[in-house]
Amino acid sequence: GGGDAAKRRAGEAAADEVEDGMVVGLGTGSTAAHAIRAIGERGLDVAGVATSYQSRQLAIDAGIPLTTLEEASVDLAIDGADQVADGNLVKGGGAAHAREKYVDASADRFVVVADPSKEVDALDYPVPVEVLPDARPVVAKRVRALGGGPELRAAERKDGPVVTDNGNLVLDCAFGEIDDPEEVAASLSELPGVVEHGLFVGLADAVYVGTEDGVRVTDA
Ligand code: DER
Repeated sequence: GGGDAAKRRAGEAAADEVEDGMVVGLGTGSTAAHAIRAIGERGLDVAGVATSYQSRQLAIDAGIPLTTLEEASVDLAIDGADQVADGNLVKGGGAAHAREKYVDASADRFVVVADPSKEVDALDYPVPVEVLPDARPVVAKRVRALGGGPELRAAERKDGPVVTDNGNLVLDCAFGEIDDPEEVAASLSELPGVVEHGLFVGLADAVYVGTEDGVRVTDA
């Protein structure tokens, strides 16, 4: 559909930044998947650091050799987002945000790839929060005290909750419009039992938005 053409344009345009010899952070989701495929198709001499089972499998299918943060540092990370406002992101729609965040944040340069539906004036997407399973009730209580509405993310083709690549659960926390993402991010980070949340504040260096007939690149 139209959305996919925009996602493909964004992914392929971001892949234009990839040069031989680079170590590339491979994001998760359908938009980042276009960048991964493009990197593979261009036969670039690169290595990838995966952020999930999905991106690892996509890299293998695309013929991109994999490495790890033990062996290499990331020159460029390319990843999607669920929402973008002033360069700040909500991520975690795919429940991969814990690994995505440390890979994306470790990169010399982190670019976001998105379709126009992700662009908003103020972030209001429920913030995915990865929690240690047994801590869920206490994290949920603290999130409510912060004014959030925590919902345990149910799996679709598995009975029970989504379980992340790290073996944890996800609470989608609705805060309504988030005027101060830095404050909400800090509050979530300090809750005992929280592994990682999906607010990426001040991490992105640029945002590629695919449009019907091209791509718009904004420095973040
Ligand atoms: O889960 C994630 O963080 C993904 O990057 C998500 O935010 C974007 O997924 P999409 O590109 O399939 O919309």
